[in-house]
Amino acid sequence: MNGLIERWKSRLPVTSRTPVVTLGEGGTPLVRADRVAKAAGLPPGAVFLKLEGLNPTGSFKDRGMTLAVSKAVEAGATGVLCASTGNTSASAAAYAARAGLRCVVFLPKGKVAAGKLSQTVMHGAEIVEVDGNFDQALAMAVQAAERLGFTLVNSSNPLRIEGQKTGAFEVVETLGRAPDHHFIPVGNAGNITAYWKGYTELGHRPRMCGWQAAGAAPIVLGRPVKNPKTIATAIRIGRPVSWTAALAARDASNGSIESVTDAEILAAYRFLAREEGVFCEPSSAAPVAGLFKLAKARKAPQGLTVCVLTGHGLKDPGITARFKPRIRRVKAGGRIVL
Ligand code: AN7
Repeated sequence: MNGLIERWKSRLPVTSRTPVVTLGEGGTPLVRADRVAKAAGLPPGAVFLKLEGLNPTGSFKDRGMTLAVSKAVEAGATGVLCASTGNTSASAAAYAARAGLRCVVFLPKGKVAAGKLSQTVMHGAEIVEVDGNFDQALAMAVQAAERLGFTLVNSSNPLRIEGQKTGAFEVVETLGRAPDHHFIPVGNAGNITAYWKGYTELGHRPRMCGWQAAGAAPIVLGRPVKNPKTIATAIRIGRPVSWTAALAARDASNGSIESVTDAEILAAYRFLAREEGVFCEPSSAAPVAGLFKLAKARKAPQGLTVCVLTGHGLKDPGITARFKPRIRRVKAGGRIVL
């Protein structure tokens, strides 16, 4: 089974001796989204969605994790460790299981979506529930990794960024060019940093447009947020690890980092599911919410826009309880008029 290390090895820090730990990650679909484009007042073919929820554990984290875990094995590590809003822990747990490493995860109590938690449990990670938020969990994880001599696989690990930059390689390969605008959710800001690295390594400079949740928008506000709040729990982060790198990407690309409200996120989340047949988790809908917000202000981006949908909708089944379906009930064999 070939994953992204095999595909992009000449551009990644690996050698023929690196023991590759892969689940076949990468190579995700880039689909045209003409209904999104139309709703934003843009022509057909103006908007594409990169479906990162189709990675092995259902999020983009697998791109960085295949490399971080492979290199941890190469370095003789006995375990990996992370703090997580859920997707990093699910991915770390899966790749560690495959590599036969211990995996310890620090999770913010009550704020990890059910799908992510079930993956983390089933892959056998050792879970520490922190009565606090992600930022506090990360501070504890950093210390614990040092004490145990485990490899920290949060995006402060540069190998995570290296692996995730392959998303940009794939976008350019599929389109035959770089987009004019790259829209992406921002939590710890690792992924916007990684895509920018990938594009620039190929000599491209799309405008990098990051989207935070309004209740967890430290980069937009220019200061850390002590108690971040948003229904998009994946990006419920008040002190992003890659803050400086994200600002550099924004400024060097003439891009922007802005925020969208939970209501805007949920509207885009529903639109993608109903109108495009694409089910992503709420955080992943943030860039599409951003596109709609700009369109409303008559500032829709001209040219080609790629939105990265970072995680699968099945990650967070709890959120769908907010959308009341109309269900008609009937006895087996009974008459139903439709
Ligand atoms: C679906 O799993 O931080 O800006 O601990 O799961 O690179 O942090 C997840 C982040 C976007 C934000 N979309 O990416 C974690 C974690 C989804 C995510 C982000 C996350 P970064």
